[in-house]
Amino acid sequence: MNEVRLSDYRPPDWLVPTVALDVRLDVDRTLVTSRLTVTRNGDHRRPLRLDGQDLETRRILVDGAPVEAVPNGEELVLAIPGDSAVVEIEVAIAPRTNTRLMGLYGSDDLLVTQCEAEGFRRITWFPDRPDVLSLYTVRLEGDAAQFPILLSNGDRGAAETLDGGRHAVTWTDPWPKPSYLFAMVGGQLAALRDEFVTMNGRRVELAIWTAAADVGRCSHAMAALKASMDWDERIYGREYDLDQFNIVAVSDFNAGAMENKGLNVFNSKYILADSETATDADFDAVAGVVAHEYFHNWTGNRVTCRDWFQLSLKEGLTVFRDQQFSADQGSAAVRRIDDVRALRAVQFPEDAGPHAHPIRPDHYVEIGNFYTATVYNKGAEVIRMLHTLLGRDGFRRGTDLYFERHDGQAVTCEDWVAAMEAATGRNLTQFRRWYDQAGTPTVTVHMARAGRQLTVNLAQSLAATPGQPSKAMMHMPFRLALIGRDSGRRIGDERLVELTAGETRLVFEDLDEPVLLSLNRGFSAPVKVVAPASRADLAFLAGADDDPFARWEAMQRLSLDVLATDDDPHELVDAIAATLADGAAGRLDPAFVGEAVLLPTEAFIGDQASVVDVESIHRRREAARAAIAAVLEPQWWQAWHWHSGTGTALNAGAKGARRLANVALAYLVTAGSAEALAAARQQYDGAATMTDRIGALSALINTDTPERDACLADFYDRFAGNGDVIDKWFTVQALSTRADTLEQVQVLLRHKDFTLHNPNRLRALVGAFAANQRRFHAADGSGYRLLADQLLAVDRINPQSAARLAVPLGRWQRFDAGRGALMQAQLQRIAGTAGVSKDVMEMATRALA
Ligand code: BAL
Ligand code: ZN
Repeated sequence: MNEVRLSDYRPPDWLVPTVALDVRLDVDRTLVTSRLTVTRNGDHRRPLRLDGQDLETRRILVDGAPVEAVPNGEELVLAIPGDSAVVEIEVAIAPRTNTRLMGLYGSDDLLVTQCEAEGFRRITWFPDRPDVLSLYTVRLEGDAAQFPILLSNGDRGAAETLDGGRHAVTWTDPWPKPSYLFAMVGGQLAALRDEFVTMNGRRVELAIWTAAADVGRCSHAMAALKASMDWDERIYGREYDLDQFNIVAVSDFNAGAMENKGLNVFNSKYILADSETATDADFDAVAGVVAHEYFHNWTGNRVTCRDWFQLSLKEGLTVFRDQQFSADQGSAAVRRIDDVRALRAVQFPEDAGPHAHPIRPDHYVEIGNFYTATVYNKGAEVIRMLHTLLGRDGFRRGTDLYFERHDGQAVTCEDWVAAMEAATGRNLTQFRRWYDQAGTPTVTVHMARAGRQLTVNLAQSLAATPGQPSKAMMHMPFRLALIGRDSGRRIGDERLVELTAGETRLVFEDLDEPVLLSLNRGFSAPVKVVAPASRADLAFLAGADDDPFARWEAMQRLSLDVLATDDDPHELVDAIAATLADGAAGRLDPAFVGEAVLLPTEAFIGDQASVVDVESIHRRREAARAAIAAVLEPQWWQAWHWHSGTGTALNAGAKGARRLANVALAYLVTAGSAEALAAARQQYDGAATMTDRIGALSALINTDTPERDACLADFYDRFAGNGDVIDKWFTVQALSTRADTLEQVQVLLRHKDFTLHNPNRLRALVGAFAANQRRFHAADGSGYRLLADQLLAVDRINPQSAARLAVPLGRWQRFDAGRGALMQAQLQRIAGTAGVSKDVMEMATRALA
């Protein structure tokens, strides 16, 4: 496998100031003629090297003269005698057979592109790297009936009506961009239109394009787009820079969405939403992803990455910005808890396993394998720490300087940190280690009380990760406070401590009462905290801490402590009862209560142990759930009666109420009364929202009851044909803890609606099943075999999707010897399969190393 190394980076030999594309769209054979002006970059005599993949090369001209160059695999080398030239190349490509969904491909009746990271080379020969920035003019031509709408980046220009029922449209993008931001779409689309007037009075036409039948489901996305445009002006002073902003929703898409300049392309799952088909979480995800892609216009597009090792430069920063935006839109506390939950569910395990890498990796085989939770979510935490260290105003001065210095450039993470330093005068030398070192640091806390004085010792450590046997100390902001054990109040102000050394000692004087520590408040650093605390103290903090994250964390810690034993879970039951009582008395909002009373997932419980004991974790968690359900049954009924039937409103109060009602319903069904089953059925049948309908179905899915079967069947019939909703039907079954789940998944793999060609459907069934710890990790290895079978089958269609399925098998070192051997055997089988893609090979071999 050929590795690409950061240390080998060299500026491009040739630049391409302008690109003119002429594209004749056809599902079977699209013709692409490119006209590139190329200029020699620097003093050298090297030829022009262009990247290409799956192209039929028909004609090459240099300065108008035909050239007999023959591509060498995925490279075309052209000798250019002078320092500049015009290169014209005509290729043919076959969208219909492009199942990788990179380059130009078909989705339903559309032709659509995806170019990040290296898809443009599947459209034409080009130096397909992010540090080659060009001005694009794109003429799209096609059959007017088949492709009535023709879209590309920038602003729409001349339209042509042609003979034979054909037409063409020319798009011009006035901003230089790398090839990964190129996009074009052709097909039958209808638009939801609106407009936004920028802070300097530019009138921007907004359009969200989708199938005509779905236009009515785009309003939430449109509102989110306008809110994002306004927010980026107010918070970061960033204004939109074209007269048009188009979004297209497609059913077949490898990722969530793509920030192509002026023409975002979205997985339909992150655009289409109405209360009948989308849950509250879906609505939030739509707003978050729309904001994320819009924010890329500055953090990614106007200032882009020099090379793919710098991916977190744009992704970490943009995730942080979308998290800030989402926090501003609703309950900031619940949003932060969700962010941390997601980080711990995916990124912490990644950082603790064979695929661990720094947020700026220094080598890769296939860059598609590095669109990871580490680059995105840990990258966002690193940006958040900068925000904390520099303060809101300092951070804003830093971003202003970054944009001022680097607008129109392809830059590095170092450029970003340097701008932050220059704007604020802070020395971030040690902080830079977050870009280089993989792994989740641990902060171990000890406290010693002597009379009215308290000494707190904070010790940081960072375990070895693949390729990084020893680590240096990190620079991290760590927020903490003292909570009075008698008064239940915060004592003094919160402290922001900058941990830089191995050990940091803090002394608190003049304390009048016993105190508890409220640690890593707001999750100020992406670390694990180890601090001794009794269950009684954790229960106390779960009811008294004034930082919402720390309060939720106390309940998590208490749960983990109880669930690590076979003890009677009475402390947990009491703490949940107290939280419900605070909610019922109006002292806590229902959204927070809904979060706080949820037990940690089986996977997260497993992450705390040196060896994941699948059966014990499941048994203990189910026993605790049963106890919480039975002892607090009256409280769950009260919560359900108070909060169910909230209607369709999308304000924070209504969403919180639905959340708590659904948690309550799940506990009631666990308690197992006939009334609870009837309530679930009633909620399912009368649901005004998808949140309530899927909430009822999820509550029933682990049971063996007629209600479950009836609701499941109804759900399918009710939503047949709506791909995004049918995905939920697959997922809810794949996540069931019932003993027959693996068998059911095998049946579903043969269902007429299951296809390996659609990444959403693959994730909905196979991806979800791999997240079902109890059933995926069946002791006989049948879950692993199922996953490997599907991975190998999808690898022949879409290597990028296949490679992601290797991740769960890569965790083999965390399980008992028997399971570990079975997981390794499947990885070896995958790596030993002839013709396996480099995407999958890289993931499998790294997992086995
Ligand atoms: N740039 C790939 C999709 C996203 O992160 O926005
Ligand atoms: Zn992004």
